[in-house]
This record gives sequence, C-alpha cells and structure tokens, in this order.
Amino acid sequence: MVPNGPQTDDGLVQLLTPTGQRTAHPDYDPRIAHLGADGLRALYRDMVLVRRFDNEATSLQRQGELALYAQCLGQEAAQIGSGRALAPQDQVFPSYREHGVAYTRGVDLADVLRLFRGIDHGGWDPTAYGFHLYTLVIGSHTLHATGYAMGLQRDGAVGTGDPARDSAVVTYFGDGSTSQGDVNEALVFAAVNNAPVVFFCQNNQWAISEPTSRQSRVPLADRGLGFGIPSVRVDGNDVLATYAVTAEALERARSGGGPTFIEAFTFRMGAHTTSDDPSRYRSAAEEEYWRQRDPIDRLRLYLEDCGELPQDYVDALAAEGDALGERIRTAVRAMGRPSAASMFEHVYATPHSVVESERQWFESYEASFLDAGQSREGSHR
Ligand SMILES: Cc1ncc(C[n+]2csc(CCOP(=O)(O)OP(=O)(O)O)c2C)c(N)n1
Ligand SMILES: [Mg+2]
Repeated sequence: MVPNGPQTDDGLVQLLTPTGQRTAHPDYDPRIAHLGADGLRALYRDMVLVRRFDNEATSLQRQGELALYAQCLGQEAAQIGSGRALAPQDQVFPSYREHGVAYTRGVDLADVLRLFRGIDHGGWDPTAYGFHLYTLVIGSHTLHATGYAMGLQRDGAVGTGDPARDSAVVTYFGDGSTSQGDVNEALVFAAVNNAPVVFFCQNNQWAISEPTSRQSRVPLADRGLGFGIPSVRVDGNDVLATYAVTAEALERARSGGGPTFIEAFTFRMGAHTTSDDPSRYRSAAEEEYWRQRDPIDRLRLYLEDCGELPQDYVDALAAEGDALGERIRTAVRAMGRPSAASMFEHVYATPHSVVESERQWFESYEASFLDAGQSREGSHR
C-alpha cells in the first residue's frame, strides 16, 4: 500500500462521524447552519426513499422486469447531499448510477427505469429537470458538462450577482472514470476556461472489479489539483459534508470562480450492476468495514441522539417507502413495449437525412411482410 495512496481517508471533510456525532468544522459549518431539524429529517427521508427505490429496482431486475440495474446502494449521502445543494437553474450531467440525484431534481424514479427495462434511450426530458440523460460511455459526459458550462459563460449566466440567474453545472463520475482521456480533457478545458462546472467524483472504491489502487497512486482529488482546479476530499457517506462542500463549489462556479473537483469518498455497497458478483473480487471484511459507515445509519443516530426522530415520523416514512415501492412495481410492469420505428426518434434534435432514409428503408422492409399492418410485436426481439 502506497502511503497516502488513493485509499487513504486523510483530509476528508466530515461533519458527522460514522457513529452520528457532529464534529465542528470552521469552514463548512456555516454552509449547513440553516438546516434545522426539519431540514435534517428531510435529508434522512430522501436517503431512505432512494434506498427503498434502489432495493425495489434490484428486485424487479431479479424478477425479469428489468434487463439490468446499477444500484446506488451506499452512495445515498453523496448523491442526496450534493443534489440538494443545487439550484433549480443548475444543470446535472450524470453517469448511470445517480438515481439519488435524479430524485432531487424531481425526475420520477419510475422513469429512471425505462432505460434499464430497455424500452427507452433516456426516460425523461433533460430540459424539464436540468438533469441530462444517463451516460454509459464512461466519462464522455464530463466533456458535455464542460461544454455546457462554457455555453453558460457565453450566455451571461455566470457572475452577474443575480441568484436566480447565475448557474452552474455539476457532472458525476466514478473513480475509474478519472483514468479516461475524456475526463482529463474535460478538466483541461474547464481549468483554462474557468468554466462553471463542478466535477463530482464518487470514489466508491471500485470500477467493476478494479480497485482504486489500480487507477492512481495518490488520492483522486490530487488529480484536480494537477490541472489547477481547487479540489476537496469529502466523506461521501456524510450527507451534511457532501451538501456543504457542494454548496461551496456551486457558489464558486456561479459567481465566476471557475471549476472545482470534489472527491466523495464512499463505497458501492452493492454489485457493480445486477450482472456482477462482487464476492469474486472483494472481501466480506471490506464490505463489513463499510457497513459500519452506512450513510443512512449515521444521520439516524444523530437525529435520535438529538431527540429529533419521533416514532410517528419513522412509521410514516416506512409507509411512504412501501407506497413508493408499490408504485414503482406497478409502473414498471405497466410499461409497454415501444414500436420498433421509435428507435429513429430523438437521434437528432432536428430532421437528419441519413436517419430519415434509414427510417424509410425500415418502414418498407416492415411493409414487405405478408402480415404487414398487423402487429408483429416480439418478432424483432
Ligand atoms: C469508455 C468505456 N469503457 C469501458 C466501459 C465499461 N465499463 C462500464 S462501467 C465501468 C467501470 C466504471 O467505474 P467507475 O468510473 O468507478 O464508476 P462506478 O461504476 O464505480 O460508479 C467500465 C469500465 C464503458 N462503459 N465505457
Ligand atoms: Mg467506482
């Protein structure tokens, strides 16, 4: 193990310990000072509901209702804390595991599963939520995010001093993604253009079966520094800390202060996807170590300690979780199969001659069957 290698927990911003004790931090305490008991319970509720959704989606995949699913289990604090720090006009460019962030943006979680059911290229309207479509090509969306942020500069939506106008972009990616050329190119462009973009790296310790030690010799946040970008390491299982550091980074971006690199040190408690078996490459001891650092447990312990988690709230939240689970199950099972021709829709924002000629060919091919006109659902599977 390299001293101060990528798996060290040195230098993490933390406001809540794993056992739920509040620790003072002169720089970041003011960022969460406005969150009273109601605000803290709301963060707790967000995390509980997102975990319930995550469990439900995993079960739906096992029942054959989804082709694949990528869990966010264990990363709820990183996603809810950062997502709740966003302003409505901010723009998010996610990878494929950011269900918690999707939820904070108001995307219906059932729609998140349209992609995983294999019936949609996306599932929601990105402009309606400021939450762009999931990207499976590792790291490519960090370039889109940086380009979008440079567009905001040109639109005069940065550094005006108007809190309703000034905007930022945040892009989410993993530890493994930091080794991709695209991510490094995005960091170069963001740095030299002072782009209003927050690079939110969820270091969940694994890139499928590759540990972070196979990506870097140093903490991942040091990569940001190498590009001249202010960088911070945060305890990614501490929802208060992730909220605080993201709020700071977004303020810097919106006010014209340029990009920030955030490394949220967390753990993927589940498998990479439902196609993966993590017991093949990681130990039960490692999983247990992180179970002791569960992001939901620590906020629960803190709220209980403060006498701010009454039983009727807990009961109502459990009922809300059950209702959410049932709604997700029902919605997913009712999702119909799209027509095969819908694959030509939304390829480009405006008509495109190549796509149009392919669509015409496909329609004439379809029409060439003797039973043309009848539904042949299933024949193209
Ligand atoms: C360009 C590219 N290369 C390889 C893959 C295959 N792949 C899918 S997920 C993944 C690991 C990503 O790890 P990380 O960035 O840490 O994100 P995590 O899944 O842990 O959230 C890889 C290599 C891909 N999707 N895209
Ligand atoms: Mg990872």
